[in-house]
Amino acid sequence: MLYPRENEVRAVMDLSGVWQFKLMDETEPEDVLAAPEDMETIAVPGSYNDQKENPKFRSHYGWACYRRVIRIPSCYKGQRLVLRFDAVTHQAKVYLNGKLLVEHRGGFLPFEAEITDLVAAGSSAEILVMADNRISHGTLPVGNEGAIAFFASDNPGVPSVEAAKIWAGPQNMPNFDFFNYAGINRPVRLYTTPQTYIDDITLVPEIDGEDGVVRYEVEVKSSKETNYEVQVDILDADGKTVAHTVGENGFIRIPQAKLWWPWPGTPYLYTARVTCGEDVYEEHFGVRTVKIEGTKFLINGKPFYFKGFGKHEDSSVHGRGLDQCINVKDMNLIHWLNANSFRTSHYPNSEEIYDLCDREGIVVIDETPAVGIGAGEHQDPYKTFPIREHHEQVLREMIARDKNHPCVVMWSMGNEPDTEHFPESAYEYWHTLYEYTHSLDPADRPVTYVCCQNNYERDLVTRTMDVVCINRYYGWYNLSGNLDAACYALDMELDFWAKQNKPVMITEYGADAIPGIHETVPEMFSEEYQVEFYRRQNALFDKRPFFVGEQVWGYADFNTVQGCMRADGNRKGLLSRDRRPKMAAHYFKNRWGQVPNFDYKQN
Ligand code: GCB
Repeated sequence: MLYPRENEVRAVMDLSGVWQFKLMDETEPEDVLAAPEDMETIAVPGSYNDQKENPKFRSHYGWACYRRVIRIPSCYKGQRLVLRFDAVTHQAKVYLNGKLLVEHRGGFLPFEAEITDLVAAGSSAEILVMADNRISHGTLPVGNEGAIAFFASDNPGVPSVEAAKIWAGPQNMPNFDFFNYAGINRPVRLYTTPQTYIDDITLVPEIDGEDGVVRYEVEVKSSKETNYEVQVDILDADGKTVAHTVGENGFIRIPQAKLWWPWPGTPYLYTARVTCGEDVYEEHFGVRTVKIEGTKFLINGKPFYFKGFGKHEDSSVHGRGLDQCINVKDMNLIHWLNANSFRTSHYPNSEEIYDLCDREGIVVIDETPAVGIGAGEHQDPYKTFPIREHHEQVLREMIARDKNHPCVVMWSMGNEPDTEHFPESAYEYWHTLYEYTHSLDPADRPVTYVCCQNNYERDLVTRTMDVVCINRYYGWYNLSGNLDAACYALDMELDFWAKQNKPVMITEYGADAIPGIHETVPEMFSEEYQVEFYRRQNALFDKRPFFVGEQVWGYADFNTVQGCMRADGNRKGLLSRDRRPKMAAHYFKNRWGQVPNFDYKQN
């Protein structure tokens, strides 16, 4: 799906601003929905949860209603009009002048609907957006079900199920460790195209000697029978045409192409300027390749080492709402830390972030919202969670949206599912999904999923991924505070992975550190313990040639549900939530300054 970009023929109207808003309940919205009474204000884009002091906004369970009127300029007459939502979390129903226009499942990917025949240019229309924040065994991310039973059995102080019914009430119980921020988290836009329009562009670069060769495909759609010709120009970074061709698909050769390299190399970007009849669209791309060879992860044929983190979209007040100021700051901090990569843990990020990463040369592992697939040893989630179809949908939508970004080097199908209690079912589920994911990507990037600390000998899935990605908390959740034991256990595990002949990386390891807590003898929660934890474990990664990267957990502190394990959220960030460095940030800035992007591991 193309990002809405304005140019000489396409207009984009940003509908960000203050909308009307009301929290609703769990009742399924009716077909013809009238705006509720007594609406209040809310900012779009933005999660609604932290915008008000009323605690109901944070603990809300069910639908929320957004309303605004749009005015369509008369100069849009004759154009196709499309209403696009970049992300509404987790489920959306959109009404135009009281009629259902479009529905969408999944809170982190865009959807759109054409409204050309429904509103005349020069007139106005009312938009109502219903957003449902409920999570369950059928959603991604996954929510636990049965709040009352859970509340009664988990709390020795609750005398009976009857008492639990009074106190528990309907509520979301995330099976994941980040706050369930909801609402219209990303921009809403109205954009125009000519009636015959470019619907999609696919660009797959290869390197051939000194040249770049781009396999391309342009999808054109039209409301009427028409003849058209597709023209493709490749522009260099100065806007000069370096290659030209005609036709809806084929190959274009870029002589002496400049490659896209991760920072501090030059992330050189070309533009494919596609024209078709009256329509024009410019898509940026880079000439770079990604391949796995034995235990190496190759970018442009050279063995790459991942240095970075898992990173949430999370900031105060905005919640998970798009905040370009934070995004620009984050890119700068990533450079400041001498990092080169991050994983979009645990959902596809906003499109603006990938654009920045393309421009800044930051490598991305792109992850679906499939987090929390597991229900303990007594329930096989793969046989009981109704998620498969939705999981395939999010993979399709994520890859369709992000396939042309040079920054994206690998797809992560999900985070920390149960692969230990039902190893055969897990294998059947994840391996077929792995094949499906490969079939979706025209560039056939590596595919993985991220594995939880588990019995790695029982787990049959992780070892079959293109890159083995492990999350490990030796010295934190297990062997807590005992770094000698932690290093012993981690070392033993790494010997197991050495035998698999795969590239292996750590995608999470970390310790909570509360800024300002200092110790001469490092203990848990102090800044010194966080540094020591990393220093000791990194030494084990350094001595293993098959080890292709370290991504710490996490980039910055972030908000979670409250609980006795969380002191004002998750504090494992290298940075505080307001992006101030902890001691560990200085430690990694220094370490990563000495670890090159390429050829770090010699063998
Ligand atoms: C994990 C999860 C991540 C959590 C982290 C933690 O394994 O993947 O979402 O936030 O551990 O700190 O507990």
